[in-house]
Amino acid sequence: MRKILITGSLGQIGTELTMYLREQYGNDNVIASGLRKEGPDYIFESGPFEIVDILNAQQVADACEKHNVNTVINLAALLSAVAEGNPQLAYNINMNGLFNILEVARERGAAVFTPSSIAAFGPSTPADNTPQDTIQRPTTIYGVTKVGGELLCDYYYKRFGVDTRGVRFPGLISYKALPGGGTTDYAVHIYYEALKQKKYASFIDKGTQMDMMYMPDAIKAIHDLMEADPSKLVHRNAFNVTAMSFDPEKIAAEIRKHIPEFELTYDVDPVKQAIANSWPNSLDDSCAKEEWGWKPDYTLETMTIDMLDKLSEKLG
Ligand code: NAD
Ligand code: AKB
Repeated sequence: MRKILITGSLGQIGTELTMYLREQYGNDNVIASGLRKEGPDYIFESGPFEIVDILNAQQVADACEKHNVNTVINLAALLSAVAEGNPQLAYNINMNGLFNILEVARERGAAVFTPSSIAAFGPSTPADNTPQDTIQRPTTIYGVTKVGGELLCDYYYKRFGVDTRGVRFPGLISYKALPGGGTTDYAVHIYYEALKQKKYASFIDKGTQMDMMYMPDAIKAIHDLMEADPSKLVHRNAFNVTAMSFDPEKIAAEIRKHIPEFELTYDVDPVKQAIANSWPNSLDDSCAKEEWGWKPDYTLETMTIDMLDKLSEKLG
């Protein structure tokens, strides 16, 4: 039976992943953790929670020992826009924090899942239908830590036999928790503002294509890859996965099918736009399909129906 520690569990992915995994493996077998005990009550009420700063290797080791953990899902990180504002801290958390997790996993014989990102690619990567194995020369500190993390995880697998796995997530869209400071966050904010104000000023420019995915598919990807037959995995860190690719005009057009008066304007943020320009337009996720059966359920159309429905309930 798995005993799972989730680091950074109070963020955009963690708040949903924790509850999903508690349903799958039992509440007591999924230990949520974070820097502070501040977040939705359902996380603290439904199962164990520990304070874990991944920069504190002893705290990671103690939480794993206390709960007899055999799987760590490392979600603690700084995302692209926030990372660009504090590259030193981003390097420390995203690289040294991951190193602490891998060392504890090596000592305990635990498995590790760490998400990478489309940010692991850069301007010299083929932008359309970006292959699984290709040039990775990112120009952001976030991207540097994502490539570095992929390599470190592969190293721990090959050198020490640690069962490391990961996916390169595109921008994730969800309604439960707000995103934590990324470049793709506009694609979440646009739904909130469409419902609240019927207008939105996008910080990403017209024509900027990026891969995206609805959160239920992201949760499914983590679970399915974690449980995939290791003998079928040619790749490990990290698999291209995607569900859709669009620019602001395309998502606005989809929203207008439900809110016809919705207005999209632009207030482009030069830092975020430069990051977006360095990322692929669309990923080729055929290796994930072949090696562990990856298949997303949501399209832009079905995600938009669900997002507007769930968000209007939430916003009242
Ligand atoms: P998030 O910013 O919403 O959550 C990250 C959490 O980590 C936060 O709760 C934060 O408090 C915590 N944290 C920061 N420093 C920490 C530390 N030193 N110790 C412990 N916790 C710490 O991020 P997310 O969107 O949930 O992303 C999780 C992972 O998925 C990250 O590795 C991210 O790069 C990756 N990812 C996310 C997306 C996305 O669109 N959300 C896309 C690609 C990859
Ligand atoms: C970000 O924009 O930083 C994230 C990501 C794609 O990694 N959403």
